[in-house]
This record gives sequence, structure tokens and C-alpha cells, in this order.
Amino acid sequence: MAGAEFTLVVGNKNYSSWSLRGWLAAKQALGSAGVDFEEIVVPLDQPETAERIRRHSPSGKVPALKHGELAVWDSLAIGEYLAERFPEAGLWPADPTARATARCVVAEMHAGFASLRAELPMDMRNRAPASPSSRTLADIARIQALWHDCRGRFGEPSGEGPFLFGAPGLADAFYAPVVSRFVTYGVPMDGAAAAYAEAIQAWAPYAQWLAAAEVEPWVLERP
Ligand SMILES: N[C@@H](CCC(=O)N[C@@H](CS)C(=O)NCC(=O)O)C(=O)O
Repeated sequence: MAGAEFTLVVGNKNYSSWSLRGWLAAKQALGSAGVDFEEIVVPLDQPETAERIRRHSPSGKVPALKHGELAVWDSLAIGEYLAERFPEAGLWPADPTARATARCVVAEMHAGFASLRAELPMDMRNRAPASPSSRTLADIARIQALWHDCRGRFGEPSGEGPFLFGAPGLADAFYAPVVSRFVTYGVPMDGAAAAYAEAIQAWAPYAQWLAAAEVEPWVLERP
């Protein structure tokens, strides 16, 4: 049997937030084109993890998307590659103002929120109410403000759905792991942020990833 045209290498579904971003982008783009992709799950923090990831990803990090001879080894680069290859999937909004804003919020996630990421790591199955530090509270406030802004200026007026820019796209792939963290650690959310978090949790690809995370055998020690 011939292999799939695309292969996505990901980490444990319960823990790997960057993998979830890449996987949601692949689901949207390849799903909309009716293209199947193979998935390779490499459990993180095992003695053989580094060697196994490096077979696919020169940075030693997941996710990595393989397409023929090409390896794309960064979640944002994967999103951009898929957006170029499958423009009809609408990973970026069509309107230039919305698209520029979507690129900003995706870049902000990709490069920022270090305190939130370190202090509240993704652990989808877990429920562990936390008292975040002031730096993490600042990240949380900025993220909720950003969700408000995107929903208010683009999502709601578009009438195309409950996602940041209406229909689901890369921005939602990038903030879905944040929703998971907010749920795990009991982060309070105001009205619009709570509604957005509900929309992400009801999103079929997110629910599919979560269901797989819930039955994974690996348990990682987290500080
Ligand atoms: N900037 C990268 C970050 C990827 C990343 O840090 N991935 C983590 C898992 S979520 C990883 O591969 N860790 C493996 C390791 O460090 O051994 C991206 O956006 O894809």
C-alpha cells in the first residue's frame, strides 16, 4: 500500500502544545482538500525521544511535517506551508486587515507568553487549579484582551462562526492549547473569552485530539 503524501510527526497528545497547533493546521488544510495524512507520535521525555525525533526533524523538535523530501520542522512554518499549498482551506482570513491581525496574534503566541508556557504547561487530562504568578496573570490578561479584540473586530462581524476571525483558522490552531491550559488550571475567563473557550472545546478536530490524549499511556512528571 502506498504511504500517505503527508506525514506529521507529533509528541504526546496530552502534553505537546506545539504539536497540537501543527496538527490542527494539518487537519484544517488537508481535511478541507480531502487529503489524508499519516501521523507518527513520538513520546516526549523518553531515553530514545531525541534520536527518534531527529530522524524526522533537524531541530530535534516536534511537530514536523514531511512532504516528499521536504521536512518542515516548526509549527508556524507548517501553517504557512499548508496555507500556501491549500489556499482554499482559509487558514488565514481573506481580508487583508483581518489577515495582518491574524498574523500578529499568531506571531505573538509563537514568540511570547513565556511565563504562561513555563508555569502552566499543557496537560489536557489534568485538572489542577493554580494561583498564577503576576507575570503569568499578565500573559493571561493579554490573551483574553486579544481574544476580545479579534472576536469584536473580525469574528462577530464576519458572521462566519465562533472563532477568532469567524471561521476556524491558524489563529485558532495557535490559541487552542491556551484554552486547554485555562481549563486544566481553572483560569477564570470573562464572557467573551469563556465563549471562545467553549467554541474551541466544541471544535471537532480539537475534541478528536483530546480524546486521543485521554487514552494515551504515558504520564510525564511535571514540576
Ligand atoms: N518553535 C517550535 C517549538 C517546538 C517545541 O518546542 N516542541 C517540543 C514539544 S511541545 C519538543 O519537540 N520537545 C522535544 C524535546 O525538547 O525533546 C515550533 O513552533 O514547532
